[in-house]
Amino acid sequence: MLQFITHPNDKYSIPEEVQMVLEGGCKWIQLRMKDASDEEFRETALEIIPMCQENEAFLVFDDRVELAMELSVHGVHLGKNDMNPLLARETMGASAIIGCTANTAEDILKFKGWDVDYVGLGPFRYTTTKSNLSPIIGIDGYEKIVKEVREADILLPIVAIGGITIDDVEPLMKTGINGIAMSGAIINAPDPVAYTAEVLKRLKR
Ligand code: TZP
Ligand code: MG
Repeated sequence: MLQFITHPNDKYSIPEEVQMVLEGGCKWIQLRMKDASDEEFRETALEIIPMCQENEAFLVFDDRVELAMELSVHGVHLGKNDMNPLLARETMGASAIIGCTANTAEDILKFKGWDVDYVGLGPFRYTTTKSNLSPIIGIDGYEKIVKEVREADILLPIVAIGGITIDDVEPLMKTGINGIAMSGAIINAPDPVAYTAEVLKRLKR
């Protein structure tokens, strides 16, 4: 599965980004507006919610549990400094999608037995989309981490993230991860709709 992460940029508004990836067939959007106020965030969310509904796409918010509940979106992605996932689960209920950030095998092992739906494991390589990046994992790193966590009987879906482009999809999937999160490569592609469609083709959805 492909998660598209919104990112402010000079070329497109966030609703335009979302429209393009939905047209390309993406079914999972993360609304990420790091520097926005709750007001701005809500305004953008209200634009993209009907778009996601029409296209039967899942929508999760980067953190902002309260807003996610207020606007009844599918879930949240929680970074290490965001709300504790156990508290988020208690607050949002059993049906919410709760994803968490991980940078190491230890981070994932910590989630053993927790009611978390997926982990975003990264960064794969250097990216300017996120500041204060953790150390780069690379293909070898993913192979090692996947092996270690699966041997520990953790079946939590792992979504690779960070600086991923279309040519990384197949080598990354071969490491045993379950999905890919992308932002910059799609937004900066000459044709984001076609790029999204091609990523999905390589992911075999
Ligand atoms: N978390 C780790 S890397 C990253 C986030 C939100 C940014 C992903 O965006 P890009 O442009 O695909 O590197
Ligand atoms: Mg966060």
